[in-house]
Amino acid sequence: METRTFIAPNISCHHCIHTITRELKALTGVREVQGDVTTRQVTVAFEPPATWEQIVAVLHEIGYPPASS
Ligand SMILES: [Cu+2]
Repeated sequence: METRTFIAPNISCHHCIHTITRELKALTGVREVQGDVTTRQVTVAFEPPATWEQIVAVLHEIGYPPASS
């Protein structure tokens, strides 16, 4: 299991967190997604076949690219 924490600057409300959580959990291997509206920080726990690259691709697709990748 791998855990990554990142900032998604486009997060503005709870709906954003819901969208991110729903879309990332749709990926096989993503176990946990936790987001905070105030800090715009998201933590995702995942294992194969999910990859960080795949998660980043989804974040870009749905409009919440991580700040540092
Ligand atoms: Cu929102």
